[in-house]
Amino acid sequence: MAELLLYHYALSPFAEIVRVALGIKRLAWRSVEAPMIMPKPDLLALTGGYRRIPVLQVGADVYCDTACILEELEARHREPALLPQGLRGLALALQHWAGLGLAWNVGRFIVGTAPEAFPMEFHADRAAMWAVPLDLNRLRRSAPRYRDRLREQLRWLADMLRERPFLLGAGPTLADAAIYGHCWFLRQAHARTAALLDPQPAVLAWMDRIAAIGHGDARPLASGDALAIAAAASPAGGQGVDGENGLGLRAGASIAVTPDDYGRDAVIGILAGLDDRRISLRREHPATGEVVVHFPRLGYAVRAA
Ligand SMILES: N[C@@H](CCC(=O)N[C@@H](CS)C(=O)NCC(=O)O)C(=O)O
Repeated sequence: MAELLLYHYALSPFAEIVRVALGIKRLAWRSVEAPMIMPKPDLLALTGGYRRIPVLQVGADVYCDTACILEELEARHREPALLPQGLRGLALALQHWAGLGLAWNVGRFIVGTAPEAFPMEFHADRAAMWAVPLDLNRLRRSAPRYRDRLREQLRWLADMLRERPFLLGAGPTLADAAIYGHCWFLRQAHARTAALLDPQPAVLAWMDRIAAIGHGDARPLASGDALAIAAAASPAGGQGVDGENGLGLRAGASIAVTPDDYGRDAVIGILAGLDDRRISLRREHPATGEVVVHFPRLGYAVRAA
């Protein structure tokens, strides 16, 4: 079976979500270190322009965004389940909140509270990605607003953990991984941001339980070797094109897929799969040959190209 190749970097909260999911499932995987800022030539050769982390490669199939990656891991390795029966909807809805509301508040709080934890090149790269001026004082001024919002959201978590060891019950689910990644970022980034967790001992104890699960069995792989694996493989392909799709697209159409929030770089290719959950496109690059790149529908805009 083709290996799981994860493109990530150490301090990425979204990557931590996938690393924890790999730990829950006790999987072996290859760790492909990606740069934290642009340029990212090997990653972009693979994805066709999508710059965000994490990305999962399996042979010549490329899964972008934690939502798509976790769905694929669950489909390939069912047990232990990240989405147990009866908890699927709750876990996915919580993941959706974590990736938007929680992630945004944590990110803003961290860069405004401890800007010195990141090099200036990082701030410049992210300002360009968000298409905003580089202004550390503005980030500093807004931090207290995000601190207040986070204090409230951490209370939600403490309440969920009042009678259970994990957010949805006795064992960890996708909701735990998806929320933990952002709490872990708070703890990891700086002592001043970690201190926000101190008033919530139940949340800290839950974090310790998740940290103890680990990240599965990771072995490093150079990005050039990962691209060679794509070149030697054939994509498993898309999931078929639902003819009733609301985009009015047919298989074989030339399309562009773009994140609808930030890092809005378009990936252009030929429509290979489309349903309510996922959109897949086929493309080629000299370094990888033909690949199929998969995105979740939620959070991505699609247009004819
Ligand atoms: N919705 C995406 C968000 C991913 C994301 O924002 N990742 C951050 C790193 S934690 C990122 O890629 N930042 C820009 C970069 O690394 O170039 C997901 O769930 O994977």
